Amino acid sequence: MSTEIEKFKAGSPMADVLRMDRMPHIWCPGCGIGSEVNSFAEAVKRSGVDPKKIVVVSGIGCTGRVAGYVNFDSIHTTHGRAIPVATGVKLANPELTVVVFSGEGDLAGIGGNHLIHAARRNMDLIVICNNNFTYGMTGGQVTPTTPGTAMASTTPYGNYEYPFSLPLLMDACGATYIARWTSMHSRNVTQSIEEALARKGFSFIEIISPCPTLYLRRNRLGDGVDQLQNYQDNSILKHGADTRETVIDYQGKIVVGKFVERNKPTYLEASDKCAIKLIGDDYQLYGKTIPEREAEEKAEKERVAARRAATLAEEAAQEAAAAAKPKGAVAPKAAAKAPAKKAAAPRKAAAPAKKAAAPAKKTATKPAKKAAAKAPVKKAAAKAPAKAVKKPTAKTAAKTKAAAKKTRK
Ligand SMILES: Cc1ncc(C[n+]2csc(CCOP(=O)(O)OP(=O)(O)O)c2C)c(N)n1
Ligand code: SF4
Ligand SMILES: [Mg+2]
Repeated sequence: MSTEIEKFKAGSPMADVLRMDRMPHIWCPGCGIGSEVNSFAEAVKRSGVDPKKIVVVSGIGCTGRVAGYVNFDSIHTTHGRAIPVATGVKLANPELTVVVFSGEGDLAGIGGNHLIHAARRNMDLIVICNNNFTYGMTGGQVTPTTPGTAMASTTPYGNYEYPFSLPLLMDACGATYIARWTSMHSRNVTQSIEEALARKGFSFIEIISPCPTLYLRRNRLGDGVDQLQNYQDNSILKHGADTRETVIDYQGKIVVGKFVERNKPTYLEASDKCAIKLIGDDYQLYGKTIPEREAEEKAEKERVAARRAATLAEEAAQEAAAAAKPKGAVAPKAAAKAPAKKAAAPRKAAAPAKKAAAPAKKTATKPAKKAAAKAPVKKAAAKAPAKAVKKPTAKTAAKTKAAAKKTRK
């Protein structure tokens, strides 16, 4: 049995990006964090960024555990302090790609002050915020994003505070890249993280995500899959939306998309400029002049582009080979890595969100195809701004009605 588990771990396509020796993870069934980590790992693999130059920083909370599962240098720091620690890492070694992966309570509650100032300074960080509307790890207290009227352990008669819309907050603070998805939009999450990995400046990616154990149960909203259905029914894709339109009401519409992408000097670029004015061309940071750093950066960019092209070519070849195989055959990627057929089963069962968002492939099972047909397609997302992701069908409308009945009165 344990040998089978070991084989499964070793055969995982994510074995080089995730610390498989630490699996199984602590997250509850139906929790959105797992699929987000998968999207992140996928994005890193595709980006071409040198894994040795990535650092992941998390604060405390269920989402904070991400730092412990990724196979990069990582820091699981104190509650609310992920951004200052990440800022320190970046300033100490500007060649690193620094990613903060944490919960909305950690980032916008206790760490809110750090978040707004990092965005204001255009600090060169990628912040991935898992927003499940609750302090998951500590028992379901109200957070700065909990929608009005929602139940929390600290608002047993319904939330009466006004919540933050994080994209609106980040926009007001000057963040240079802002996107929001739900954990159902796995492919869009991957795409946004890839974009953030390829750019400079402060990137903020919010992922609305189910916490079945505390938020959904307390609000009688069903399980993780029910919430994914809610995301499917209520997401409105609107790239470039005015961030004032991104407020989320209780079980209401969720505007998703890439809202902001703008360029302005990063904190380090601005401080370089100031130092050059004062000191002149002799100015050095960590023993390197600006032209030296720029030359190194250019060379690294070329290496990243080459690695990315090689990864994408390999993916395309695998997809072509899978498409050429008879229906139901195992794709070469999986076949090459998965040592035993049996070993692949637990991962399929444990990844409902990924299943829902995966595009229909020849090798997909029937239910996966059905789910994929319902899920918004990446291409459509990129081409069709200001378009609803999906209109509810009679079936989903009936389901939503039934869910509404179940919901607290
Ligand atoms: C200084 C401090 N205050 C409070 C706590 C308790 N605490 C741990 S995790 C957490 C909430 C985390 O919520 P969130 O960031 O939304 O993460 P989630 O668990 O929902 O993923 C709190 C209040 C702590 N660890 N340290
Ligand atoms: S308590 Fe909520 S946020 Fe934490 S692992 Fe469970 S479902 Fe996820
Ligand atoms: Mg939370």
